[in-house]
Amino acid sequence: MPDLNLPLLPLPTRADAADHTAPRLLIIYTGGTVGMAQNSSGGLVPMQFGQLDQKMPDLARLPFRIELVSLPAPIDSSNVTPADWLFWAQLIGRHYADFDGFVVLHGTDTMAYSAAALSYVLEHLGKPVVFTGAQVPVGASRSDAQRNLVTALEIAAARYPRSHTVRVPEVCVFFNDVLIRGNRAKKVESQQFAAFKSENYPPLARAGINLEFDDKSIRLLPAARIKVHTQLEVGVAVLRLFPGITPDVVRAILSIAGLRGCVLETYGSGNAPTAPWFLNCLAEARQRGVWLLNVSQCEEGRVVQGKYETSSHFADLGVVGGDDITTEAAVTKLMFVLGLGLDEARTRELLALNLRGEITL
Ligand code: ASN
Repeated sequence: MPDLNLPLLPLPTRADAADHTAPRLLIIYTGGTVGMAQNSSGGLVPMQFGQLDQKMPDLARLPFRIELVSLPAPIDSSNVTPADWLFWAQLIGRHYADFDGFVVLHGTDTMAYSAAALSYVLEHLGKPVVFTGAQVPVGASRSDAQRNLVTALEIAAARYPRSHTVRVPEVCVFFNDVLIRGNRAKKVESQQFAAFKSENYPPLARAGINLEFDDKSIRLLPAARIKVHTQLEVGVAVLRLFPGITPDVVRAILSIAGLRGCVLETYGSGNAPTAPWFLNCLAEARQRGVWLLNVSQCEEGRVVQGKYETSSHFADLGVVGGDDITTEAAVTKLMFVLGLGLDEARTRELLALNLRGEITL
């Protein structure tokens, strides 16, 4: 694990550093297009983000105390690993008491996975952790970086007017004027600014002239001490079904050495072939202790095991229905729950449970 004592760089803003009433926010820069520039062969690569304030002059107008911590080696988010998630979670835990909110600058490609992972790992989160990034690098004309970051910071600082309680104590994704619960986010666009969609759940806020929060959709939990988990099980896989999938493909995936869990991407409301070879493959995997989580390939709707004959075998086989979870949230949920090292009954219970608002039971 890299050193948690990374230096914090204060950014000049309208707030006086000594004004303890001004919200204190921490930006964690991990990489992504937001901070990229072209290398000698023309490809976009992440750069250090030292002079963030010079590239985003609007930050200086914000009435917040803002500090920046940049990871020593920023990455394109295609290179993100579970070890990164655990490190960022530790970093947030380390500074949790000192800051009112956190903004994670991250590449868009795997942002939905990272936000979902952190939603599980940061248990009893009581402060905002807002992921954002950009489709166009900060230095380039028409970049969406400043706009996304400024509003993400405003969300991280948001409080209810009278009670001053935190408005969004969740891991979320803010992008192109929409705030989405982190474990409901999906990247749906690689060319447009509207890169993310909230699956099966309303957006938590929209940014127009004003920031309009949908308070009834935001999770407010009883106050509890934050718990930063430190284990994720990496022995997971995704098996996406398609007509014509062969026994060799299914068997090869389900018999990977060290496999502990697999997301089964099924059809419609959780349906799959009923061919004996297919059901046998699943039964054998279950006998070897591999957990199977049933997630629909459909973007909307939910898994209802038993609705059709083609999903009626799953309950007997011990396949867990994923309800309306996204693949991103399912992969990271398997990593998290299996990383807890619980017994069979409790593992099954947690996989089916709504842990962080990732499913609508
Ligand atoms: N490849 C980039 C990344 O995910 C894409 C982006 O940030 N827009 O890091």
